[in-house]
Amino acid sequence: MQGKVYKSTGSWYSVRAEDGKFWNARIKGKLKIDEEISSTNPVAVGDVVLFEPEDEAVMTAIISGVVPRNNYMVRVSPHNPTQKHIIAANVDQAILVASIADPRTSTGFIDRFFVTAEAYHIPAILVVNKIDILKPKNAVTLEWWQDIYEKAGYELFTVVAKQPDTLAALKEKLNGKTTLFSGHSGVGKSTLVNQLIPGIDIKTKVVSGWSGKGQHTTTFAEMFDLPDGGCIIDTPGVKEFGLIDFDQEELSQYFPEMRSVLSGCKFNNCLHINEPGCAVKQAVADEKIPEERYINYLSIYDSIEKKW
Ligand SMILES: Nc1nc2c(ncn2[C@@H]2O[C@H](COP(=O)(O)OP(=O)(O)O)[C@@H](O)[C@H]2O)c(=O)[nH]1
Ligand SMILES: [Mg+2]
Ligand SMILES: [Zn+2]
Repeated sequence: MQGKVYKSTGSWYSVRAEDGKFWNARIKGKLKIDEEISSTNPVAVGDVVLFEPEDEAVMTAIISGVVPRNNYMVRVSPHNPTQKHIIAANVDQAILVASIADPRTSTGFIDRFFVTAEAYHIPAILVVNKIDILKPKNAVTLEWWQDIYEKAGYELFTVVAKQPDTLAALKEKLNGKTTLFSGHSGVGKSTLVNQLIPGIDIKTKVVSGWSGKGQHTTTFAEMFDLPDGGCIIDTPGVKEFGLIDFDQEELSQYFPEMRSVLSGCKFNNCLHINEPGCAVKQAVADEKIPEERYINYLSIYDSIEKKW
């Protein structure tokens, strides 16, 4: 039988068969998988898998293979920095949910996410949540983000997760697509998913009164069907978005606004750092490429050198 992985809890997978029934499946023995990507998780949410029922009375099954993926999104494994962790497979687009304050999201974090999405050919979108609690200086930051990411060629949506009237444009964007939701813990991913899918009730972060400490509630990625077609994949919060498998030479390809001027560099192996006749540095000087993006380019460039 064939089905789609809706949830993974480490060793068990919730697999939706073509008839809509859910099976509790696990891997036993050798998994048939085409790609040799060494990852900490062989099967990810969004994967289409082949499985055999084990005990129909309790709906358990054994996964025997993974159908080749259209794409997947990865990050460095939180447990092993030399390994990949597949966040989700077969997605149409990836949304980074960010808040400017409470918690703060940095452009460095956003750009690492966008670079990864570019490298894996997944269209990325920025959703800025919690705009109901912007202080004046946060509003300045929002305008600045709008400027940066418009120049870089990314769509940006501003929302208040709990106010349905702020979600119309985003809903339109999600319609009929499989969308990965990622971002720091506490930015409102689960609140958004709850709002977009009437009837579900994913736990959101409750701030406990006496200690003020928040609880992490989403521990595993999980896919949900949208009422009008399409799916959302809610993921646990990420602290850091570690890049994997990159060469310094290819990094500028993953900044769309750099990609479009690269051919103007004097040297075709230009790294856009100290070389003369660099079209990227010229575009930064001319403010066609936002300086912040270039600074983040340099910072990601340095982190690649250290790791590999
Ligand atoms: N003020 C405000 N609070 C929000 C908004 N969206 C979510 N929250 C709150 O932020 C906290 C974290 O939300 P949650 O959905 O669990 O975040 P997640 O960790 O990204 O899934 C909860 O207390 C939510 O009620 C919003 O748009 N505005
Ligand atoms: Mg959550
Ligand atoms: Zn250059």
